[in-house]
This record gives sequence, C-alpha cells and structure tokens, in this order.
Amino acid sequence: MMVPTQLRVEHVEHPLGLTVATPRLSWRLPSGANRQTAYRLRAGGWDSGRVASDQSLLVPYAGRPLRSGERLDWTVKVWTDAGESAWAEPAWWEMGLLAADDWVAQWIEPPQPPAGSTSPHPAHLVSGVARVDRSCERARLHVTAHGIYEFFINGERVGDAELTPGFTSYESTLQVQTFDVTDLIVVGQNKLDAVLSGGWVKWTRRYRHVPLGLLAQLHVLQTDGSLARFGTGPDWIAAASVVRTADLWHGQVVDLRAERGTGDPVRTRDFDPKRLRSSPAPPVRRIEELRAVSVTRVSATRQVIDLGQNVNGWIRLSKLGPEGTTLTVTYGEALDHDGDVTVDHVTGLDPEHSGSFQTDKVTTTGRPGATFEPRHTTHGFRYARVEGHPEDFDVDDVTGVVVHTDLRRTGWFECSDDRVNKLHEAAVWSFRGNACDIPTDCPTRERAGWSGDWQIFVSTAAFLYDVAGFSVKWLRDLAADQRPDGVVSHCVPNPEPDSFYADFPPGSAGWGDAAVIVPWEVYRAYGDLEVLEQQWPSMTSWVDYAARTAREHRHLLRKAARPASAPHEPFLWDTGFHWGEWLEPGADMSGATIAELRARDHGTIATAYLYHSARLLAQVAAALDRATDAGRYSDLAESVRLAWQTEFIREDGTIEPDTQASYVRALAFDLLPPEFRPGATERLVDLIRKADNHLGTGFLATPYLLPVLADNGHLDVAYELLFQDTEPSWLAMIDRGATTIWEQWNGIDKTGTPNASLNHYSKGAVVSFLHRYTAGIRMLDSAPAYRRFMIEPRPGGGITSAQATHDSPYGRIRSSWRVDGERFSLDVTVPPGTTAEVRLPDGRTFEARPGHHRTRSPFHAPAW
Ligand code: RAM
Repeated sequence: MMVPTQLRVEHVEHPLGLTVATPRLSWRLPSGANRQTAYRLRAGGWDSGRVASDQSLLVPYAGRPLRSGERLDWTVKVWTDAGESAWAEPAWWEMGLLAADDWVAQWIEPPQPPAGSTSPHPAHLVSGVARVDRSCERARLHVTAHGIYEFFINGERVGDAELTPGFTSYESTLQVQTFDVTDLIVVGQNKLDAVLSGGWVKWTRRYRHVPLGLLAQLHVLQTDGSLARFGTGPDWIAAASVVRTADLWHGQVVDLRAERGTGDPVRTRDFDPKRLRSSPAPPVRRIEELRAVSVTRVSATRQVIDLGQNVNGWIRLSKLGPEGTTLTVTYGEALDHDGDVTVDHVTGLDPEHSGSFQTDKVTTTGRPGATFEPRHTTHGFRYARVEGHPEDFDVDDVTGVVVHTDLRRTGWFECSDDRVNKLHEAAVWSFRGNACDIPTDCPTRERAGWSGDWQIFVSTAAFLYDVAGFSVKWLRDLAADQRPDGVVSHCVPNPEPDSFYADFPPGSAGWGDAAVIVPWEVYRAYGDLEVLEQQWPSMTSWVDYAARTAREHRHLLRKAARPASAPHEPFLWDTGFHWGEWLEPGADMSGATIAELRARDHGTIATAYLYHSARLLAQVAAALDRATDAGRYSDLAESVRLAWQTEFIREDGTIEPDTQASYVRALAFDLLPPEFRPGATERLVDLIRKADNHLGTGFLATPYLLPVLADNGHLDVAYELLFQDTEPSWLAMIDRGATTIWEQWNGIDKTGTPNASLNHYSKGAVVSFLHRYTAGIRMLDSAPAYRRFMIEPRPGGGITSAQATHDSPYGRIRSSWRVDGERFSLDVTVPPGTTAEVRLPDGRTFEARPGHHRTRSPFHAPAW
C-alpha cells in the first residue's frame, strides 16, 4: 500500500520527554512516488488539513500549545504524482516537563564524601521511597544529575541508557532523561535508588569541584485517572555504594560484598529549572557485544584479553573467583614488547590526572553466576589485562561491551580492495569510539570535544551515521561556552577553567571555525534550517571576532618587516594563538617551548579560514533570507581573499609556506585567482612526488587532499596516495594492524612501539573520498538533504567494483559499479522526492528520477 514511512520527530524516532515547544515532523514519501504536492498531518487533536507543499522534512507542529507529559499520536498522508496515499502507520511522541512548576522534586546532594570513603572520586547510593495507592496505568521517571546516575526502581535498573545524563555545559544545559517505568511500579512501597558517581563531572577540571547532585521525579498515572508525583527531597538518604569510586579517566572500583549502609540525610539545594531540557541526540547505550579473540597469560598473575578491535566501552567478566578475590582490569589500546597491556602512550598529559588510568577493580562475593561490568566509567581499549584471578580465563569468561551514542547508521561502502575496506571499517570504528554523547578526540588520553576534530570529521560522519541531533546538541554547548567576544573554546563542552588557557589561549583558526562549519554541514546533510537560525549569533560572533582581530592586530614579525602598513593588512588574521596545520608528518613539535609555539605565525592558515568561514556565512545568510548580512559577509570574504592572495602568493606563483597543506587549502577553499589553479596543482603534485608519493598534510588539510587532487585533474595521484602503504599513509596503518585510525601516522611504529592515541578519527575523514568519489554520491550545496544530488563514480587505483549506500533524509541512495574488461556498469537508486544527475566515467550524463537505474558504458582503465 502507498503510505509515507519512517515518521520522525525532530531528529529521532519516538522522543519520550521532549522539551521542544514546536516539534518538527518528517516522513519519507511512499515508494513509487516522484514528487509530493501536498500533505496532511494529524497530531493529537491537530489536523493541518491539506497543505499544498513539497516539504516532507522537519515540518513544524502547528496545533495548540503542548502540555507537559502529554503524548501525541501522529500520522501523515501525502499527495504525490502517484496519487493520494493512505494514512501512515501512526507514530507518537511524548512531552517532558516543560514548566518550572512541573517540578515538585528538589535537587539533592549526598554528603561529600560518603561516610568512610577516602576516595577523591567516590560514588553514592541515594535512596527514597514512593508509596503508590492504586494500580498504575502509566509511569514516567524524569531524571538528571551532576555526575553520572544509574537509577533502580525496586532493584531493577531503569532503562538502557548509559553514562546519563551525558555531558553538556552544565551552567546552561542539564539533560533530563524520561523513562517509561510503568512495569516497575507496584502498589504499595516502591524503592527508588540511584548510584551517583563523578563521571563527566569529576573528570573535567572545570567541574571537578561541582558537588554531585540528583534530581528525579516519578509520575504515576493511576488507573482511577489520578496522577501521583514523587520527587527527590529532604527525605532521601545517601550511603556508600558498592561502587566505591568512579570517573571517566581513572576507572571504577567496586566491592560487591558491601552491605547497604544506614545512610545519612541528603541536603537540598536550589536549582535552575531553565537549564533542564531533553537531548536532541539519542542516548549512549551498550550497542554491541564482542567475543574476545584470545586470552593469554603473560605472567603468573596477569592475563591479557584481546578483543581484536579497538573500541569505547568496557568488558563484562563472568568468572569472578572465590569470595574476597580482587580483580584489577587495566584497559589499553596496545601491547608492549612483552605482550602486556600498555597505556604509557596515552597518559601523562595532565598532572591532575595522575594515578590509575582506565583501571577497574572488583572485589567479589563468590556468589555463583555473579558477573561484573562497570557502568560508571568507559574506556578506550582493544586489550584488557586482568590481574588477581587464581584460575585461567578463557574467551567465554569475558565479553567486550561496545558503548557509544546510539546513532542510526546511514552509510556503507565496500569495494573490490580488501585493504581499502579495512580502512573504511577502521574509520567507522574510530567514529564509534569517539561518539560518546560528545564527539571526542580520543576515548583515552583526553576524551574531550575538541572543536577542530569535529569540524574536520562531521561531514564524513554524516555519510556513516545520522549525526544531526548529536551535532545540534554539541553546537548549543559551543555557543554556551563561547566568550562574549566571540572566541570559541578549544573543546566543547569546555572542560577547562579559563586560567588553564594562559599557555594556549582559545580562538584557534580551524578549531573555532567549527562554529560555522559544523552547522553548515548539518544543514547540508539534513536540511535543518533551524540549526542555522539557532547558531547564527554564535557563527557571526566567531567570524566577527576573527575579522576584528585581523583589523586591529598585526603579527610582530610582519610589523617589523613592513613598518608602513599595506592596505590589505586589515584583512590578514595573523595574531592570536593557533594550533596551525598541526601534526604534519615530520614536523616535530616536541622540542618547541610554549613561547615558541605561541609566537608562530599561522597567518596563512588563519586568513584562509577567515575567508572560508566568511564565505560560508554569506551562504548561510542567503539560506536564512538575510540579504544584508549575505552582502556584508561576501564583501568581507572577498577582501580577505584578496589580502590572502597579496600576502601569501609569492611572485613565482608558489604559496607561503610552500607545503602540501598550503596548496590543498588554497585549492579547496578557492582562494586562488583561476589562472593560478593549474600551477598550484602542479606544485602540489610536485611536492607529493618529492616526498616519494607521500602525503605531507597535517590535521587540517588532510581531509581535502584527495578531493582536491581529483577535482583538479589528478585522480590518479589521489589513488596513488590512497594506496600508498609506506609511512606516512593510511594503508601503513592498516598493514600494521590498526582497527581504528591513529592520531599519528606512526601510531604503531616500525618497531611495534605505540605512539599517542590509537583512536583519533580525524585522519579517517579520507573515507568520505570513497563515498563521494570512488562510489560517487555527491550532495549539492544548492539542494540540502540530498534533495538533488549527483552520482559520479570516479574509478581508479585498480578498484574493479565499488558500492556505497546512503540513507538520506528522503530515503536510500545507492551507487554500485563494476568494471568488466572494457565495460563499466552502474546501478543507481534515487529515492522518492529527489532527483539526481548521473555522470559516467566516459563523460556522458543523464537525469535520474526516483527509482532504480542500470546503465553501461565503455571503460578505459587509467594507464598507471
Ligand atoms: C590534541 C587533541 C586533538 C587536537 C588538539 C590540538 O591533544 O587530541 O586531536 O585537536 O590536540
């Protein structure tokens, strides 16, 4: 039957506890339809009537104001070129607590530390009761915390979300989770318990001194229609928990033998209900379980478990030994030369993070069938060392638990080359390892939401998973933590107090530009115009900050070299602290003092980013119908571009500095006058050849490297770099056994020694080349959400077949090709409501309407 499908509210399917006043509704057109001409929505009592419109994404609810806790069934029917559809299978959403006076619960804080605890990261058991008189029709629990809470009703764990309430900039946002607890409530006394631990709070410097606290409210709708409400308050008590200590860096210590103590009274505190809201992103969950590939005894007391895959999460042990055994589990990404787990390569950056790292300890009861898995910490690891077990473990005694934000997978790629497939897998796993409520740089050393890293990777992530809500959540924190002068913090949420930045002040080009690039990418991939509207003040204040700094400050060396300032100089952004291109192969930073790092002139990069962001802002302004702003920012962009050209293109046409990264950025950002492009491309290829066919780009330019080559007539060189397998290269990582992408090209060096983080997604952005070029699915700026797109496979590198699938907001796009001798065959799927232009390797193009298309063309393999 012809019906709309995939009904969604905001960026999720069935939000429970939504705090958005006017939720936006999306659906996919029935298969067989080309174009929607009208829709009709019904939600609760609201009926939109027939609305002539082709919009099927993010249509705002326009019924009466929504009430706290109300649940709405909703459905939609559409008119398309294929006729009138039936009503879609109804979906629902449910509102959370919207008004301050909906909260009867009080914010409570356990005494610090719990009686008898000497740990700096103690956990607490906070308990109360709810007496329910009549049988329960429906029950909801609304909870949030400072720290991490794990909630139990009558001894049963509530929900399946992990590390709740998640990490936000607490001063502005505390995420409230709403759980359906209908099945857990009994008539009579109900025991409510929460284990509360440091988690995100105790792990970041900024919040380390914030007292742990809990806010929980239970709503029981009784069968007689009455609503009973219970909340945390002065009658709750706090005691030590079996979880002795826990945070996200050190790990978790558990004594399963601990008896429930009598408890102390909690204190109540005022709280600001305005910061409470639902998350636009799905929660963190236990997503997958992995069977260990081996367990090896490396010494009399130590056994090492290998999961065969670097992940974020933990292990579950199901063989705990006799009563009183204490097992120590240390998690790491690599083994040392003795085959034992090492964490040396990812510790030591922060003196406040001294002591045990990624280590769980459990003391057992000896009860048959008892298992242990930490729930108040998470680790980046492939290996786990277990110490203290008298018996041998085998692979059945341990399970790897993969933990991350429960994002919807939307993209896949596969080709005829196994190593390339492995590289793609490693990039996917790196993203999974770093999508833990916030996009992190690595799940080990820093676990921080580095803005540059997400700026670099967000568009690639959007080929793999639905990252709309996940990014929107993060962007709110970016704006919340932005300084009044527009400066964006290095990490979001900002984990550090301002004083920490005395050495490396925030506001770095390429990092702070996340303020503009991330919303733009979310808009492009998902068509969410509201994110641009919401972030507009943040985006503009960042670009205005950079433009102002350019206008008002000049780099000391430049000033010394040119006493009378030149007219283009007010558009050069060459002061302030910048991370620069960062981690270019061979650029050893280790010897540099902080003063030297700070004094470096990164004017080429910063000015390039000012141009790029100003230009994007002009496009954003146009999308938002802000014509004056569009004019203002495109004028700014143009002046910055001219200034960049004047200052950084040398007389012989080379760029300052003469590095691969400079040419890649100049070409990718369109900084050059057209007549300079061929020369710049030649110089880039030259530099690659001089490096013996190796890339030389760092953090910022690497994602653009292969696309720039492909777009400028050197697809062959792009594939040469992709297939390069000596260091620095992607395949060298794969050949050395990487299962996630490394921070450094020599993450595991030739001698087998680990360096820095082994799970950093930024270099993995190369896989977007596989989706966009190899398989050829390309979105167009002019048609967000893939409303119109291109399929343009660019075969090369000896790959004989490739396919990519992308579940776009309108539905599934597919491009699959194969070369047989001199024949190229291509299968394309275009979803309803969209159109595509297909371009074949022989240059022919055709228009593709919704449906499946198969085409063949002659193919001449490239010569190399
Ligand atoms: C490193 C982080 C991150 C990078 C910054 C500049 O320590 O891991 O990847 O963005 O530094």
